[in-house]
Amino acid sequence: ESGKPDSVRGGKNGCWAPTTCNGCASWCSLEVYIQNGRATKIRGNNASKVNEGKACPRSHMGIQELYDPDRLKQPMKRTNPEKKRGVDPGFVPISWDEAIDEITDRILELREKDETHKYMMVQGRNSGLHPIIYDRMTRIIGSPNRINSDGLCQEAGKLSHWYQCGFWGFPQWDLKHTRYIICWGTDPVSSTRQVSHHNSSWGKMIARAKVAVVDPRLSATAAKADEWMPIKPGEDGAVAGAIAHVILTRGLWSKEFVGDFKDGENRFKIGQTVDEELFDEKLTKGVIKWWNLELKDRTPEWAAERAGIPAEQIERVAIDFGRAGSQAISMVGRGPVAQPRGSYNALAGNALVGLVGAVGTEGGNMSGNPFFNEPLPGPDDYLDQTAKNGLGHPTIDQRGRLDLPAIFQNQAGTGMVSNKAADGVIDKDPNEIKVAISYYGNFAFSAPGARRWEKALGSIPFYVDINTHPSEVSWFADIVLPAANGMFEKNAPVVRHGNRHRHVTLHRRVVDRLWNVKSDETEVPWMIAEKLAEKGFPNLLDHYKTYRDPETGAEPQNGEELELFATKHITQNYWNPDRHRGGDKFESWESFYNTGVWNSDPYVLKRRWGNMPTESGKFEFYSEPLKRAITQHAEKHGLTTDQVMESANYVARGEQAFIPHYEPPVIIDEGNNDGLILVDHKSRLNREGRSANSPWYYEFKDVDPGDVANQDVAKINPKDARRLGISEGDDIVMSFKENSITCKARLWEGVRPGTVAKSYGQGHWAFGRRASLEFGKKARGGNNNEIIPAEYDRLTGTSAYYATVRVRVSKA
Ligand code: MGD
Ligand code: MGD
Ligand code: MO
Repeated sequence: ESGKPDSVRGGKNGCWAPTTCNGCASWCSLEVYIQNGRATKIRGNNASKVNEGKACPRSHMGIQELYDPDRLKQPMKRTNPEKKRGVDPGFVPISWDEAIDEITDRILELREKDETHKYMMVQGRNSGLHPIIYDRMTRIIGSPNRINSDGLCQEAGKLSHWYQCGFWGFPQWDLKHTRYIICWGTDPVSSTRQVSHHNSSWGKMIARAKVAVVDPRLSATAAKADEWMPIKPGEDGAVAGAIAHVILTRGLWSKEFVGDFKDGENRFKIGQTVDEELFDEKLTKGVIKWWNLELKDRTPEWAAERAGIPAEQIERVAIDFGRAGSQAISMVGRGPVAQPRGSYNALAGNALVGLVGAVGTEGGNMSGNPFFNEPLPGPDDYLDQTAKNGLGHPTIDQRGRLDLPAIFQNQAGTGMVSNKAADGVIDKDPNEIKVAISYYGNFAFSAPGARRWEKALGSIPFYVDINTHPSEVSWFADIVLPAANGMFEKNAPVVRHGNRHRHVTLHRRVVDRLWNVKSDETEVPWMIAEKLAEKGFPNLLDHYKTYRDPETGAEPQNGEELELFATKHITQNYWNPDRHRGGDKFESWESFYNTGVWNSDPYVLKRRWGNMPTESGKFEFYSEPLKRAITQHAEKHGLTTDQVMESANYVARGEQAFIPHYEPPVIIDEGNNDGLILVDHKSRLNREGRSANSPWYYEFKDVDPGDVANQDVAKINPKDARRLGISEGDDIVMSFKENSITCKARLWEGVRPGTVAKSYGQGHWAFGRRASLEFGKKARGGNNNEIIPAEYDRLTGTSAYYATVRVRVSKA
């Protein structure tokens, strides 16, 4: 294969070759041992300054995923028109050419009828090559319906970084120099990005620093922490507010970053407002407004009553955190933010970083380092009138409606409401979807209210899924296309940061493909483009032909070259010495490809002090841009911002909407008051939803505190178990409305009374012979997403998982 040195094959004695893990969004740079073209072992890539030669347990499971005998091995076509769970689709093998022929017929039919907006692209995971299929193909066909998994993840967290610090994305943390970490609904030694780096640094770090974990469940991180704060689900905003209150009343805020009272006298006194004139604010904006509108009454006692954790503990954590000053980390994970009203928990948790001045500091919190990807050519010259007509339609996820402000950066109505797309399809609102293609995602398993996706996908007249495995989504497909494995069988760049560095690391084709699989983001769209051109619509192929090899100027002749040239194109500012802009310097593409990873220079400490990329150049507690985004949404609907807040289900009114503040949780219980609040969590072994056909996943499940090998358990506090008449090991049913799942009961003090904690990951009914009891019919264990209803943090469109539902729990 082009671009790949022979040494990669390994011969019979083998050799190490770099690649990148695709087990989660950490994108750790790894090495894989190759013998005779087969992968046999994994380790971290020493060349990466992000994960520094370390790998997490899940990386090893990549090999089981690659050689899973249940993988899709050739294209298949449905013969049974009935699309339903439990009903055999009757898939029969077809050739790639037949598959692509049918797909392009359907696309051209839409184009002929000027119905291109009835096409939908759904993307789960992806690589840096995703624009090729996700953006360019969809737009050149002429559809606005690009749906990805962002809205299933934690956009609400990104919103807090955007409005307070000016970047839309994930932060990084300087674990090696920190003195105090508060983990809010995140379990960094098991999940989050980068688990590999956390696993290797945590031990040394806890010898020097203190850790507080705010989580209703005793996570792996909590088990080794100094403080476990088993919070009542959804009360994070109360605790964060109280911590800020203590930091201010005790004079522990950063004078250097936030500023001080002009005369040096601390006027932050319980219940008393402060005159803005008396405070000389420096590198932050709005601290007095925040105090006056919110914090002055947020005492630890007030928070304790709501959060169900002692006031003394809140006070102690606040003081220790405040004393750590610029060497303190507030790590806000999905727990508090993937909730209805999660945006404000995110703002409250992240605001602490500004208060102690731990912004871009040694031992503190920081944004990602700059990087220099070269964007792929744009599609504008290839959009014809039909495409332009299609692109003018509203999107199927209903973003921007009154109750769904869906803010992305400064714009309402532009955020991804991934999970609403199912309702859009079912209700044909704003329009019907006639043709859909999905890849690398499994929303009928991974999205809350998962059953809606079964209904939605089952109702699309022509649906194609590009997947490595038979999956819950593929079950509903008309055509299933077998994908190359993203970790071992495809070339592509990905970008991640951590440990004060950014790396751009390559997925590489390091093994021989055993089956007739193709790369999802390049080879498949190339075949579609070629066939469309043959049938008289050349625009997509003409566009792809502009992705020339940056070394030779050659046009790609096939999908494999498209993949290689696009990878080289995007990464040329790293490997071409004439275009070098910082970080590692390589002599050539070959030397970069053989190393597998480029590292940025280390994060320049305090680089944003005084020039934060926010509107004011400061860390903003009070946000004018957020006010404008909400106002813009209100004006579009001819209403006030208060009416928007009400429709989007927040309690804030007036100016409170533009500062971090407490919002009470909204937990749906249908009057079912003696049920338990579901505390969903990831497993240390989850490669998101896709490790479930790997034997190791079950064999080692007890690496998650409270869990049991080879079982799927719900962890219940013994007090609740007694009340519900449930004993250890009982088969139990957990239900919400008409949906229920079954699993085993585990009595455990590591969950707060009133809640039930259950790991996400099992409950697959169509993901291979190990993941289900009876493939296509009967799940093994239970999928939490079947009992979590589809709720949202409406400001961003983020799906809610936590503090969302009280479920009924009973003996089976
Ligand atoms: P997966 O569920 O892992 O990811 O949700 P999704 O993006 O849907 O589905 C991946 C699919 O891609 C599988 O069908 C797999 O077989 C297939 N696949 C694997 N490798 C490849 C490949 O290389 N190419 C292609 N084409 N396909 C491949 C992720 C989403 O899940 C996210 S980001 C989060 S944060 C949420 N986490 C979460 C949770 O914590 N709890 C609960 N209850 N639900 C969750 N869902 C969300
Ligand atoms: P989660 O791992 O989903 O989020 O990583 P994180 O942002 O760390 O953890 C959610 C936590 O919230 C759980 O510990 C749960 O117990 C807790 N929780 C539940 N309810 C509440 C509440 O009301 N308040 C608080 N404070 N906590 C609560 C996500 C990141 O992880 C993402 S987005 C992806 S896509 C990657 N996926 C992934 C994976 O699939 N597996 C593993 N092992 N690691 C992964 N890393 C990445
Ligand atoms: Mo995610």
